[in-house]
Amino acid sequence: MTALTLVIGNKNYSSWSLRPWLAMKQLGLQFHETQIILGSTESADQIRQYSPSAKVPVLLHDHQIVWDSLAICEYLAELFPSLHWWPSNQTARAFARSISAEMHSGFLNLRQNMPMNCRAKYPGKGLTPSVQQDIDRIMAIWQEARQKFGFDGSFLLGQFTIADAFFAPVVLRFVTYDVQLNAVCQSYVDTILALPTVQEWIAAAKNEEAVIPQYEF
Ligand SMILES: N[C@@H](CCC(=O)N[C@@H](CS)C(=O)NCC(=O)O)C(=O)O
Repeated sequence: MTALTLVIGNKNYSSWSLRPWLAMKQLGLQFHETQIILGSTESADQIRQYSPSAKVPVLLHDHQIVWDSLAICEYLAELFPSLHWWPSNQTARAFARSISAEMHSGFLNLRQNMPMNCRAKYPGKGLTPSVQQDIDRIMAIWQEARQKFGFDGSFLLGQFTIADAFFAPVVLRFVTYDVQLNAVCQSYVDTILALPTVQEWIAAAKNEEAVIPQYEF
């Protein structure tokens, strides 16, 4: 098997990079990491050396380039079909795909007003009424997932799937901005935070020196 390389951005800020990184770590894949520090005048050109999108994450596999976090996860799910990327039950899988896609293409208010910033603590910042609407929808998704499909584990669909990788950056945002959650959602936050892989990401983020002012209050 040809080696896999994941090109990512700053662990402190790059929520999109965290998704495939976490899915790959949780499913036990060996891969190389190449990091590009975002926020400088050169970063777009540096990313273009790997991908025409000028955005991270990017997966390099043999001569194949895959960009965009969801495309990377789907590519890997095809490459390693014996691993548990999605739930095996079709109904649960359809739900998992729907909520991952909803996360991928939505929640712009949350993204803009509560940017991921692992090492910061900004309790209550960014909580506009439209952000609260995004938070309410995320809580509804998490509760429905846990109630309908979460019987065989403490992740959204029971066992860890790509859906958890897609919501992990939201978990880290909720911690940074101290978002108030109900018991079911707080318990899910605790599940994600307890993962050694997530702790590894946060520890690396805390060691980074680069600061992107637009993501700091
Ligand atoms: N939809 C894309 C979005 C990727 C994206 O916006 N990445 C940001 C970083 S988190 C980026 O590369 N920005 C370029 C820059 O800051 O120079 C994905 O899912 O991968």
